[in-house]
Amino acid sequence: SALEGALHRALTNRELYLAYQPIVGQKRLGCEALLRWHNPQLGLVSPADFIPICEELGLIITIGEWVLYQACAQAKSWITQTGQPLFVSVNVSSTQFKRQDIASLVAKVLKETGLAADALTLEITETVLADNSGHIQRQLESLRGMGVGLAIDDFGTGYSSLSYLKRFPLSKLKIDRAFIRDLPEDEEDRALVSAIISMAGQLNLTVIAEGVETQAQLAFLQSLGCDYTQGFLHAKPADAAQFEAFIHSYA
Ligand code: G
Ligand code: G
Ligand code: MN
Ligand code: NA
Repeated sequence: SALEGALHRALTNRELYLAYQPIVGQKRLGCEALLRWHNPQLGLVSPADFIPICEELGLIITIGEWVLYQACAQAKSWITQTGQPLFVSVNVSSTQFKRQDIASLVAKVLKETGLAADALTLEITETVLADNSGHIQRQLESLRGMGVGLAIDDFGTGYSSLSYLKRFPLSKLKIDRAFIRDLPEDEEDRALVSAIISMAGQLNLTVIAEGVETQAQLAFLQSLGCDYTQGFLHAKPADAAQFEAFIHSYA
């Protein structure tokens, strides 16, 4: 397809870039790196539309490596420039885990960029964990052993989440924004979010609430002891220069 050809050229034509969205908490400031594709003909294409195609084409391996390298180099540069202990969170798809030795890649990228392992978190979805292979388990254990953070993304929307929390060496849990949207009014969401935060605390998982858009949501989450919040209330995903301004205003 036309999209396919355009995607093949996207990397060499420098049409890809990363947007960064703050992850705000009491401890250090973090950010999630989110891939963006701006094509001269198509305009800005959503990752929700082009990442599935990259997966099919196998392009996600090359693009995923570029994302990881770019995010780590950027974070290292911000830490050096601002003296602030930031962390960066990178989305990794299940294909990257299946078809690649992601632990070796991460080790190589951390070494080349000079970023500390604990300044990097990988966000994985339940699709990764649903793959019941030793390969996935070994890579996750190797990454945690290095000190890299492992977050389960979009928590609560997939299947069998609770057994995954026990089986895999995760360090963070991101509550899907579907549970945050109707807070603090919705009684069921209040109960669910409160229970998830309490459970995360008992399992020693750092908890991040996604999709926080209002002050009332933030206040409710803080009253429950939620470690971090992310969402339009703090900032929309924005380019590197804008996130750098956010770091300075936050300090
Ligand atoms: O930023 P936005 O809401 O448009 O992201 C849409 C989806 O694309 C999200 O589910 C997000 O996790 C995914 N996504 C964004 N950047 C990356 C990336 O670098 N790699 C992978 N695998 N997924 C990404
Ligand atoms: O699946 P993942 O959690 O990685 O996706 C992140 C997506 O969530 C991005 O596309 C980002 O644009 C979107 N997002 C971030 N903050 C908010 C928010 O406060 N509200 C809504 N509706 N979407 C958000
Ligand atoms: Mn994510
Ligand atoms: Na999410």
